[in-house]
Amino acid sequence: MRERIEAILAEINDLKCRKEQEIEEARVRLLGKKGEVTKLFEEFRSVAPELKKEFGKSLNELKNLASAKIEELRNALENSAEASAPSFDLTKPGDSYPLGSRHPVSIVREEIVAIFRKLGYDVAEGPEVEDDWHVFEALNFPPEHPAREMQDTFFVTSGENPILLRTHTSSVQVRAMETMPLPIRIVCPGRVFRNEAISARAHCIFHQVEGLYIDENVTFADMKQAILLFAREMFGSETRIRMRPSYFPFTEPSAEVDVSCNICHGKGCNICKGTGWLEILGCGMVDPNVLEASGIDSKKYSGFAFGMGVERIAMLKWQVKDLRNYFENDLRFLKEFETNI
Ligand code: 2NM
Repeated sequence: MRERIEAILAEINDLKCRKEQEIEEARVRLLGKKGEVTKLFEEFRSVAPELKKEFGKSLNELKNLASAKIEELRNALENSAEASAPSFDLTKPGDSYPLGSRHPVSIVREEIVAIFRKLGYDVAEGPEVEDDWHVFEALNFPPEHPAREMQDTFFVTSGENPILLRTHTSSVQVRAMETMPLPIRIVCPGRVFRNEAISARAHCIFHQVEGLYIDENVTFADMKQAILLFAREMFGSETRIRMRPSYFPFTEPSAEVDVSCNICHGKGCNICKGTGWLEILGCGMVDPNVLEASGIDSKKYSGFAFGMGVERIAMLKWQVKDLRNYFENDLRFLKEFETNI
């Protein structure tokens, strides 16, 4: 038995397996059910009692050595496989970066602007930090008008012609009337600021698109037609509009425009609160005082103007219930508009 043990020891020491399969074969040959080491254990039963202690120890050592060698060969194979193969699969397609999506306010602002571009309007932009002249004085706001009060306007400075955050983009139109050659046909998209308590329906920052058309012989009928075309492009070709008399300091006459509810088609639902109509914008014929304040001859020229809140149009378009969704950048909300890029 001693020689057999020596022989197997030598075999174990000489083992050189390079493949998984060879290692497994060696394991079966030595330690398998009919393996050489296993056989020796069976033969051990008939060894003379006085030799049992010596052979028992040798046999256990042999078995441990065989297991350790097999384990060592397996580890060596694994390490060499890891070292020679790249640790990542070069044939895999690369990870794509998650693409962002357009914000619903941007989508609607661009849609509004695109419709008026088709009607021949240019885009004009101006400063968000303005002076009192361009936001109020030139727009025929009387000195005591409530919109000028501290609670509605964010003032930056006080004094003669205070600096403030614009409360509407009409200031851009005043700048256009002061500087651009006539006729003027522009839309002014932009961010505006009002010192209001934030709620589901109001926010202190929001977006407007205002429009202005000044030429000889521009009439209320021209305004009505431009707005009807806009409403049908925006809300569908079946859309009807209605005008209600209103008041703005910068226009006379002034009107508020409703579109037929695109949810119930005028029958009355919870979106239009049973009226069948949704308010979308304000408009009017530019007050002669406003034209004159910007140096335009009100005897020769006339014009119309309109203004709308972009968040409001987006709410109507997508039935967004709470305006605050637009400002919180909650991805669960923003992802709903991914297909509208
Ligand atoms: C509105 C409603 C009605 C408006 C007037 C002017 C300007 F500069 F021509 F006087 N710009 N925008 C206007 C008129 C805005 O928003 C509800």
